[in-house]
Amino acid sequence: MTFTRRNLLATTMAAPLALSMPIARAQKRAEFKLKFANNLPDTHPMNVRAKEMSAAIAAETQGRVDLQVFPNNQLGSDTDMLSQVRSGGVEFFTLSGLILSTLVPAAAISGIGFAFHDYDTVWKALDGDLGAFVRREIAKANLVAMEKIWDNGFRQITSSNKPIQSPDDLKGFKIRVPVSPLWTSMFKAFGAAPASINFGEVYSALQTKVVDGQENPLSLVATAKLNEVQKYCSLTNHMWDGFWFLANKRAWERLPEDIRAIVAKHINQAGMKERGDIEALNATVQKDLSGKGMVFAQTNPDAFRAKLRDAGFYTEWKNKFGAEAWATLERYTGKLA
Ligand code: X2X
Repeated sequence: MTFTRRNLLATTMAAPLALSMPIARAQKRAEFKLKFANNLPDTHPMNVRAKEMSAAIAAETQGRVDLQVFPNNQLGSDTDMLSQVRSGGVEFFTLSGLILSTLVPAAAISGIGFAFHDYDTVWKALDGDLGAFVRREIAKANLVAMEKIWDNGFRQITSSNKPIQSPDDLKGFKIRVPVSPLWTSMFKAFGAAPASINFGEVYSALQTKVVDGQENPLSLVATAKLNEVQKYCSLTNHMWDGFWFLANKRAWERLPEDIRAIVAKHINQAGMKERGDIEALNATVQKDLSGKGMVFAQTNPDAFRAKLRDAGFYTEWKNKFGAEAWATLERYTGKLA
């Protein structure tokens, strides 16, 4: 074969076309288009792992499943997204158990103040009987919770106007809390003035001083850049919080069983990796935030816990959850009330 100018041109021009063909075909072939919506920044480990997970699912199903990720409240607030996952407007949504408790009251149980001291206990409980109990309750609301809960983290209190060092500093403090009865009850027990605001509006609520503070894990303070509108951070570790990976039940059951198994496997694997990412971030993020001017304070958890106990917080919530659920929690955490 001789390379005339003509056939050389033909080969070089054909190459990019040939390369792009399989991709175009894979997109056309996707039989199952699934939307996953969440409230976290694009750079948060949840979304980094979710995008990897989506690629792994496409690869293993040979393009039959196209799972699209919508981060950062692109599809609305938590309240909106919860309606969407219930109606089937989105197939997947990650939500804190405490916010989910507006629909499934028992799902708040993992967020009881100062219940967990370390991650070891958190994962034993949530991957064990406590998590199984909550997932059964979620199923009763026609939602499917994947097996592995994703990590949000241990929550810390930030403020624009003063450091919170003791429970007394919380008296009358205007603090944003997520939309959830347990959160409101807990900060009322501290004597604070909690305001329920969806996460999508937190940055601007802090910026415009609608509230003076908020509480979230450091990984989220950093990725949502809340340090730009908050000066102080008190390391209270006042509760652990995680995201149930929820599926619309009808959409989930419509998937063929083999596809469902592949999707579930990758979601749970991505969740496990995300847990590791948050733990690794915890080790470095405080230093980064200090470098950007955030002022940190240590606190004495016993003083905060005593305040909750004296306000009747534990007794009230034990009665709400019921003796059996409470006993399941205490099997992991030790005696709380
Ligand atoms: O709304 C919050 O503060 C957040 C992002 O941590 C939750 O989703 C509970």
